[in-house]
Amino acid sequence: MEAQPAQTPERAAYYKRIDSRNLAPLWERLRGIVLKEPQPQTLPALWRYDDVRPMLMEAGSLITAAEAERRVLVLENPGHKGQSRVTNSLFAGMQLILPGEIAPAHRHTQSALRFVIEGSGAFTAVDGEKTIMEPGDFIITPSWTWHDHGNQTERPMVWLDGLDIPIVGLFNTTFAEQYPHKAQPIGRPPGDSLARYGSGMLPLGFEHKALTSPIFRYPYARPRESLEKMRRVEEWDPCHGLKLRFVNPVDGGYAMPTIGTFMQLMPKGMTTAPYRSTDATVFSAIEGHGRTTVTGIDGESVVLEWGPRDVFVVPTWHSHQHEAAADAVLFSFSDRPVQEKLGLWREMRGNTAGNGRA
Ligand code: 1HN
Repeated sequence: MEAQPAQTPERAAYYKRIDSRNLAPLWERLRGIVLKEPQPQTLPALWRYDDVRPMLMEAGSLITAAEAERRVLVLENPGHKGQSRVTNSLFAGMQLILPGEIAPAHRHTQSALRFVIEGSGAFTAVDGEKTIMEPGDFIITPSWTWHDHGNQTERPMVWLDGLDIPIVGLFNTTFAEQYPHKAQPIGRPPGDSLARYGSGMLPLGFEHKALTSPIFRYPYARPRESLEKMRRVEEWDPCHGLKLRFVNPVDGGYAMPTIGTFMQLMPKGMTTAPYRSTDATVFSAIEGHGRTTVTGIDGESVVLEWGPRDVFVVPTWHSHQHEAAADAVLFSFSDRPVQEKLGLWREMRGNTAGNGRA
């Protein structure tokens, strides 16, 4: 684009005058609005579980789940201080629920995912069904469904929350309600939705009107087993290793309308080829360890070293390469479904220059 128009006293006086009428000169603004390529404020960032866990447990002695409503430490991106977001479009947090606690029932238009980090056997109740949580499980709370969490086990339960809060905020479409009781009534046995919809089959005549997958819980064992079997064929994606997408069995789309969720395996010793895409991505390491080199648009690189239970973020259009020091499994999520629906999503593989589109 052309250079910034020069400032003159006449122009400055004019801008000031029209400002009082809620008018502004686009020619002064254009270069800051229509960019040649993304310039995200989001920074590459890593949260080591060994650092987060003690602080989360400290929160456990400072406030109850009931008083907090949700005892969550926000994973706040250092490029978005004070904005409660991990990327420009998504929220992430680490939630703790202690033995005997209940996080009271409520609902909101924001959709949530839970990715289970630590503990075993606590539950989240969604839409009249209790879902038991185990490490590595991906669990969904669809928009506007009642949900409460409870821990009837002996050990703390921790999970990663991912929500589309900034997306809902962009449209100013937030609604929320408290349920009149601490917990909602349960009408179906645990695992009912997985049994009905999660075996590659659907009940005859089943009609699903919601946009979210009817499966609330995707247990870790299934994608893990798939990845283990698939690796024998040695068909590696140079940028991702083996990467699977969680799907809504009703339409084959993403499991959630606003958040795409993925699980990938990279074998020990693999260094992935440089890759960038317009969907900033939150990764949660499950198995193995390694490092991810993230290179910004300015060419500056940051190395993020991760192991099990660590969370890290690759911002929009930042090239990144993973190096797996041991067989590694990563869960990840991004706003890719929204970008795809709006025709905005792009990716670039390898080192070639360009903007990903002819
Ligand atoms: C929420 O309702 C939950 O239900 C977790 O567990 C995290 C972050 C922001 C707003 C609402 C939950 C949340 C949240």
